[in-house]
Amino acid sequence: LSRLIVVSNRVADPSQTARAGGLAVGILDILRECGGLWFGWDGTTVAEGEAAEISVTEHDNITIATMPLSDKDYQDYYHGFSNSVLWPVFHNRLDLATINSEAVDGYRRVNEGFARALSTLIRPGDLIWIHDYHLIPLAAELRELGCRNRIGFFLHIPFPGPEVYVAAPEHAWLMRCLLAYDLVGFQTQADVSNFERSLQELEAKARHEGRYGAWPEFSGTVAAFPIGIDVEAFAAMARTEEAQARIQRLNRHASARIHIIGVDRLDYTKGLPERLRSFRRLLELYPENQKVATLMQIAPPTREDVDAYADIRHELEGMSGAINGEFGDFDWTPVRYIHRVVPRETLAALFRGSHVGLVTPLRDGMNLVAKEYVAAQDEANPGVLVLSRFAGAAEDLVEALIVNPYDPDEVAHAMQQAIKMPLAERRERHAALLERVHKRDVRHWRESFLAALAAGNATLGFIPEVRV
Ligand code: GDG
Repeated sequence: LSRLIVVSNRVADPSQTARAGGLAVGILDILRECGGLWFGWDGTTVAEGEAAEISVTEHDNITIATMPLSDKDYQDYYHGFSNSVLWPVFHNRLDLATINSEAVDGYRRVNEGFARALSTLIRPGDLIWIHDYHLIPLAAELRELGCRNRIGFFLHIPFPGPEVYVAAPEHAWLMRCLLAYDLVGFQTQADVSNFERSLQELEAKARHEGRYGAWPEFSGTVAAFPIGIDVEAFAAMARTEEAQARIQRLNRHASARIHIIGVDRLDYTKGLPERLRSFRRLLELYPENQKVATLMQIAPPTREDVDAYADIRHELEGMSGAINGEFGDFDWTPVRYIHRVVPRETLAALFRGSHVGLVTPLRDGMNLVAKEYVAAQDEANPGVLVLSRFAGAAEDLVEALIVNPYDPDEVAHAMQQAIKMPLAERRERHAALLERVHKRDVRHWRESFLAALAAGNATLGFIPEVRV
C-alpha cells in the first residue's frame, strides 16, 4: 500500500482523538491503518520576518508536520482570501465577499510556501490527498517543484455554477490549478455539474479570445464522494447511560414537551435568522405549540474576526430575545440559544431527546449534523429530520422533510408535520434514512476517494504555465 499524505489547513492532534470531530477521526483512522503523514498549519502565527519553521512529530505510524503562518499570511490567506472571498462566493453570498488583491497574493504565497515545505517530505509513490478551499493551488505548486505523485483534491464546500464562480477573483487561475489534480472530488452530483459547466464556460471564453492553445488539457477525474459520519460511534454515544440521564434531565427541567434542535457553527450560510423566523411562524400559525415547543439552537462561535460573523451574532441574539420576550412565559422559554461549544456526547444525547432535527442551511456542502441527528435516534421512537434542499445532504436523504429555508411558512408547516407525524411514518422514514447514512458513511467516503485516487491511470498531472 502506498503511504498516504493528507494536507488540510488545520491538522488534528492524534493524541486528542476523543475530542476531535468525526472527520478528523476518520482521517486519523486511515492514517493509522496505512501509515502516513498529515501536513498543515499549526494554528499559530509568528511575527513578520520571523522564521516559520516546520515541526515534525511522530505518533505511532502517523507523522504530523505543521508550520505557523506569519501574521500577514494569516490575514491575507486565511482570514482574507479563504474566508472572506472563497467561502462566501462558493456559498453564493457575493454580497459578503471582500475582494482585495493583497489577499489573493497572500493565498498564492502561503500555498507556494506550503508546497516548498511539503515537497521535502514527499517520497515517490506517496498518494497525496489535499482538502478544501484553502489549498486549491497546492498541487499546481507541487508540480512546479517537480512532484509527479498522484494528487487528489476534495472540496468540502459547494462548487458554484459559472454565473457565480466567475465572481471569484482569479477564477481562471483557480480553475487551472484544479486541473493540476489527478482527482477532483466534490460532495454532490450538483457540484460536479457546476464545476463542469464552469470549466466549459472558461474553455469557451479562452477559445473565443484565441487563448485556447494555452488552456490545459485535463487528464484527471472528477466525481462526487459524499462525505459521511462514523454512524456506529455516534449512535453508541447517544445510547450510553449518561446520555439517557441527560435526556431525562432535559425532559424534567424543561416545561416544554416538544424539543426542536438545531446545531450549527454560527455561520451566515447556516440560515439561522431564517430558522428563527420559521420557528416564530410555527408559534403563530399553530398556536397550540405555544408553551409546548422549544427550539434549542446550539451555535458555537467561529471566525469571529470576520465582520459578517459578528453581524450574524448580533442579529441572532436580537431575534431570540425578541421571540422570547413576545411569546415566552414564566415557565416557558421558546428559544434556548447557546453560543458555546457543547461536548459531542451532550450533542448526541440532545439529538436523541429531540422530536425534530432542524437542519436548514441556505447553502451547505454536505452537512454532517443531518446525518448525526439520524444516527442518534431511537429506532423504536425516532424524531423527524427537517432538511434544507440546499444542503448537499438533501441529494441523498430524500426521506427527510425537504424544505426551502428561505420560506418561513413552508418550514413552519414542515415542523408542524414533523410534530404531528404518526409513529409508523416516523419509523419508516427513519429506517430509510438510517440505511442511507450507513451506506455512505465516513469509511465509504475515504475508501472510495482513495481507491479512485490510487486507481486512475493518468500518471502526470498538468503543470499550469500561463495565467489566463
Ligand atoms: C464543512 C462544510 C461539510 C457543531 N457544533 C458543535 C459541534 N459541531 C459539529 C457537528 C458536526 C460538525 O461540527 C459540523 O459539520 P457540518 O458538516 O455540519 O458543517 P461545517 O462545519 O460547515 O463543515 C459542510 C463538512 O465540512 C464536512 O465535509 O459537511 O458542508 O461546510 O460534526 O456535530 N461539535 C461539538 N460541539 C458543538 O458545539 N462537539
